[in-house]
Amino acid sequence: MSKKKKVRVELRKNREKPPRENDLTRDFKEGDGRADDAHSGERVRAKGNLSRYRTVVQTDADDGTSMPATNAAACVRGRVLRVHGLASVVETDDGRTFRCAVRRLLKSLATDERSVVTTGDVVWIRAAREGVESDEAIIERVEPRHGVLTRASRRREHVLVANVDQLAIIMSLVEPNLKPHLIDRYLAAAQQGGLKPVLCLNKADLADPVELQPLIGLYAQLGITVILCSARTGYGIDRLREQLRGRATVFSGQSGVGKSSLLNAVQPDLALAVKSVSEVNNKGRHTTTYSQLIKLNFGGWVVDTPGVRQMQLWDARPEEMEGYFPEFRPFVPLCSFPDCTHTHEKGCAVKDAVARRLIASRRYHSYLGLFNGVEEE
Ligand SMILES: Nc1nc2c(ncn2[C@@H]2O[C@H](COP(=O)(O)OP(=O)(O)OP(=O)(O)O)[C@@H](O)[C@H]2O)c(=O)[nH]1
Ligand SMILES: [Mg+2]
Ligand SMILES: [Zn+2]
Repeated sequence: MSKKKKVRVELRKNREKPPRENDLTRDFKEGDGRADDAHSGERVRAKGNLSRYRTVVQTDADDGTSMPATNAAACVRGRVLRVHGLASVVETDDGRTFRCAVRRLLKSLATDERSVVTTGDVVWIRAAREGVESDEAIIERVEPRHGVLTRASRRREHVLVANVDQLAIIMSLVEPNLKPHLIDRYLAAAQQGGLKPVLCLNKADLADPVELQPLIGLYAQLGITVILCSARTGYGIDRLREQLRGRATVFSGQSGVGKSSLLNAVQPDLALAVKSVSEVNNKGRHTTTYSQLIKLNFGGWVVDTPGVRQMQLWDARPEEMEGYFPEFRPFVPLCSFPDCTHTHEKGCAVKDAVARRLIASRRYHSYLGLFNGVEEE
């Protein structure tokens, strides 16, 4: 059930100078006798702090997010395809696209402006100027999100994508080398955000598949779909396409692993920009620079995203980390201390299971990294 409540919000200052200053100067020049009034300034100044608050009616959604109530009749529903700085490109349900600014009030309500609106959001938009035909609009309301990929970025929450079903974790076997701990961080982020993970090991043409069997076996045992693939040779692409069909999927991984290349292989007419051979040694550069929501012609949606260097979980306490390692579960109740953190304690059944190779030591090290909050390279 959603209920309405009134809240007072502080509005951000949007103008440094008091309005109408220019008009006054003009009046003065025109010498209409009001110049003396202008000196006192009182009459024309902005009202100062008193005007910086406004009471708004909010709807409290089930998941605790709060958004201002809007006049639904004046709005149309759409989906955010991409965000460029302050402007978001929204496609409405009837197929029109608009460039949208975000209503100031929404920003005032949000704790972090960066994630007020993100790729994949379902929004309600209103024409920027009433009755004027234009492709500019204002985002009035953001629907509560489900299925999110979130990370911490400079100690703030960064919602990379909203309203997707699954996370395709894209790793390359070489160039750049596989980072197993990054897989485990992504798996934790998927669980945290309510996404089904699919692990794609790309550039299979450059690696020996036999050497990969232990890694593939480990994740398969954890119940995760693993796809060995190559955007270059087309190996595994049919399987990947079947995973994407009819679902909304975000592609994420380091820069250069082949996210855009795989999407081009799945549907060639997407023609997404990929790193050219001459740029391959230029490591600092991301080829994809913004996230975008793309409709697939065989059914489903994908979000291609820029590469990430690290996946730092947002808002996850150390004691929650064991929950992201399902293979620990049978051992946790056997630890000597009920609040065992599985790090330094005596009589820890998890550590014992690692020693007996019932838990992969790689996974245990990923756990330690997450528990201690350190970024591994
Ligand atoms: N050998 C080989 N090269 C590949 C494969 N897939 C992609 N590449 C190459 O890897 C480079 C990077 O590919 P992109 O698709 O641009 O990588 P990306 O993950 O989208 O990178 P960002 O957009 O920067 O995050 C390009 O030169 C591709 O040609 C593959 O399966 N095998
Ligand atoms: Mg790319
Ligand atoms: Zn323990």
